[in-house]
Amino acid sequence: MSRINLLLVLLALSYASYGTYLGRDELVQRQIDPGALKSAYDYIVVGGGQSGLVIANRLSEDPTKTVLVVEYGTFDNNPGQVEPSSAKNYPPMDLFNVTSVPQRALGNRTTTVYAAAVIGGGSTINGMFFERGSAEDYDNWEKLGNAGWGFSGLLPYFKKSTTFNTPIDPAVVADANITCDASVYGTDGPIQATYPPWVWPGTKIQFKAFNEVGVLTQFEAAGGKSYNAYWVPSNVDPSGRRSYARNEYFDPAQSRPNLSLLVNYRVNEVLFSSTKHAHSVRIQARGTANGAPTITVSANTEIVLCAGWLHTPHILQRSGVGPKALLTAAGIPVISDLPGVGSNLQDHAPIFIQFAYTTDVFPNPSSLQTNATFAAWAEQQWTQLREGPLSLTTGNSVGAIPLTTMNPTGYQAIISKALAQTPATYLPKAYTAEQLAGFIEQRKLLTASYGSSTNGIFEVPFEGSASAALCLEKPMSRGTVTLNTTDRYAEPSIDFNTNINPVDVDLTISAARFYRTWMAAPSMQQLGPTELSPGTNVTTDAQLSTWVSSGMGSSTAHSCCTAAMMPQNLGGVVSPDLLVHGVTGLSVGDISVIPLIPATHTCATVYAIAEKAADLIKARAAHAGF
Ligand SMILES: Cc1cc2nc3c(=O)[nH]c(=O)nc-3n(C[C@H](O)[C@H](O)[C@H](O)COP(=O)(O)OP(=O)(O)OC[C@H]3O[C@@H](n4cnc5c(N)ncnc54)[C@H](O)[C@@H]3O)c2cc1C
Ligand SMILES: *[C@@H]1O[C@H](CO)[C@@H](O)[C@H](O)[C@H]1NC(C)=O
Ligand SMILES: *[C@@H]1O[C@H](CO)[C@@H](O)[C@H](O)[C@H]1NC(C)=O
Ligand SMILES: *[C@@H]1O[C@H](CO)[C@@H](O)[C@H](O)[C@H]1NC(C)=O
Ligand SMILES: *[C@@H]1O[C@H](CO)[C@@H](O)[C@H](O)[C@H]1NC(C)=O
Ligand SMILES: *[C@@H]1O[C@H](CO)[C@@H](O)[C@H](O)[C@H]1NC(C)=O
Ligand SMILES: *[C@@H]1O[C@H](CO)[C@@H](O)[C@H](O)[C@H]1NC(C)=O
Ligand SMILES: CC(=O)N[C@H]1CO[C@H](CO)[C@@H](O)[C@@H]1O
Repeated sequence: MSRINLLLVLLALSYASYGTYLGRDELVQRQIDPGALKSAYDYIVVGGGQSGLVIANRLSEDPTKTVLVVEYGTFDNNPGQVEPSSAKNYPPMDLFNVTSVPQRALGNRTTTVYAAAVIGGGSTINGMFFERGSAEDYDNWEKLGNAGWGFSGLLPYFKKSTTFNTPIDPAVVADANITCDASVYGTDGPIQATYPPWVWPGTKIQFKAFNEVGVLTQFEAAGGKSYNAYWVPSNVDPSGRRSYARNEYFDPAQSRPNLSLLVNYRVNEVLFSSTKHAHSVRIQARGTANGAPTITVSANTEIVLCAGWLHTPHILQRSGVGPKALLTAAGIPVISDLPGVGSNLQDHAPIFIQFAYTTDVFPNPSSLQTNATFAAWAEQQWTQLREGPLSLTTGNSVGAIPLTTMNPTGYQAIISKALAQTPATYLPKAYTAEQLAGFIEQRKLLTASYGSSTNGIFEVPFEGSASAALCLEKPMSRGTVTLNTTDRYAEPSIDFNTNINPVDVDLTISAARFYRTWMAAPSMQQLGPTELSPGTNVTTDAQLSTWVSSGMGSSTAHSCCTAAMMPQNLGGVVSPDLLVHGVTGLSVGDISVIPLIPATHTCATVYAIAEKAADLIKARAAHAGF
């Protein structure tokens, strides 16, 4: 054995001892052949993305039940996709190729849309930034008519879906004073979370500067206190690999004979009986033309839509569940007139604010680009030990800043302005009286959040860099996903309506000004911050508003809320048991059901929703005696 080979073996051994977590290294790929499809299954899960794989796993735990998952995408077996470097690298083949319609409040620019098209969905391609919202975020869902969906109702499902692992480098944790409260996580949940073994030194200075401008450090954020400035783990296993729906929920279940996964098939429609019972789905091979052969598969018990924020409403609309006028225009017979299907679209709109640190500490995130010696060291740390800066995914700290902190003298005026608006002025034209009533309920809760010191209104991710994407966590504007009436299988038209409501612009201006305040904090001065964009000459509301309109995006890939869980008389689509209003046998288990977007990255919340969905589905089947 040559010396080099021996070295590799030794390194491999040190891996094995370092990674006490074994058995997930091999990605499994098991799918069924379309020819092997049975005519009926107990459950059909539409979409094998993040939520779909969770629900399929839980439903197939019962060996007396058969489960079919139909997924439009396929497996991504690229080994790089489980490495941390994939966090900022979205492979085009794993996403739908869609953009928004021109955004009127953004100078008619079209904006980027994120919708996964791969086994594991968003969890396969996301940034692995693994946080939960604050208790208020979920308590607001409960206040919209959804008993059991407040933070205390969801906490058991946050726990059930996760395990927190002691970080492998205690020195990093101690040095940065990262608090890890394992008790708010589960002990045997599938998704692994931990802190990678690296923190950029500037992060500590940024925390201190936040403290100086009134943003205190929140030490137990995951327990419902995700506001102010706090540490966020990554969803990586103890060997630093992506921990996601595919390897943690599907792989352990894939050998169950009663779980079948069909890939590269699109669900066209859900089919209903004369009594409006959803009894089967019509599916078609990916890449075949409109009118090509389809296959119909029946569900004995329930059909669960998990096709994501974009395609769950799309499938519903195609199936005759949606706004009557739209369906009629498309020539689709109306099964349930639900105007809320495809509306209430929300996301965290980002705007990039750019500073430079003229006297930055060493090392800092840009050292990887500017210092070849450091970059080589980082590469060596990673390849030999799986440590160092390349173990990071998308950073591990964030500010979720209350408006009362960002704009203590102006927040009341913003609340008053929001409450004085005639809401229909800024809502999509098709809004019905019920939807309007629902929005007014949402507005009450949103304005209460604007006045709350325990809920973030703007997100400021930070990890030692001088610049940040400021993200609007609690928008007033509402977007739409609308069926193409001449080609129902074409991608729907997506209108985020970003910043259509001027209150959202006011909030963004407050955030930009507060970022400047943060940069002016005493501790920050050792880094020598200088503003590059929008620039120190951009100061008035009008100037900042121009900057917002020319620079803001629509999405941070947290799109949601397009089949909202709310009562039908408030424009809702599903009830608190996730069943679609007006029909039977059909539920939604993905991110579409969120009524109000929480002030957090959405992945952990989607796991909790899907775990709770599975429990609800099992419970009603047991009750019905299936
Ligand atoms: C690029 C990106 C980065 C992100 N970064 C983070 C992050 O760092 N932290 C975080 O917390 N969150 C992040 N998110 C958000 C998070 O991952 C998503 O909110 C979450 O995965 C949504 O889960 P879902 O089950 O609702 O939908 P998805 O996981 O998108 O699943 C929907 C599935 O349905 C399939 N499908 C669609 N139409 C059909 C059809 N007609 N028939 C059959 N199948 C169909 C799709 O192919 C897809 O697999 C990110 C998301 C993306 C896309
Ligand atoms: C999106 O485009 C890429 C090519 O850039 C392609 O590989 C992929 O299949 C497309 N995605 C879908 C869902 O069609
Ligand atoms: C955006 O487009 C609309 C409709 O085409 C038009 O009325 C409006 O003037 C445009 N706005 C800008 C800033 O170009
Ligand atoms: C470190 O964290 C603890 C909470 O676990 C907190 O009480 C303490 O003040 C923190 N120390 C510093 C220096 O921030
Ligand atoms: C570049 O990185 C090396 C290795 O970490 C370090 O010793 C050196 O001081 C760095 N150079 C600069 C200019 O920061
Ligand atoms: C609807 O689909 C057709 C055919 O694919 C396409 O030509 C048209 O532009 C689409 N319309 C909209 C509004 O996207
Ligand atoms: C600010 O200054 C820059 C560069 O000098 C200039 O391009 C820009 O137009 C100015 N903006 C305003 C609002 O004055
Ligand atoms: C209904 C069905 O096919 N059930 C099978 C599910 O898988 C178990 C083994 O895990 C079989 O015993 C069941 O017959």
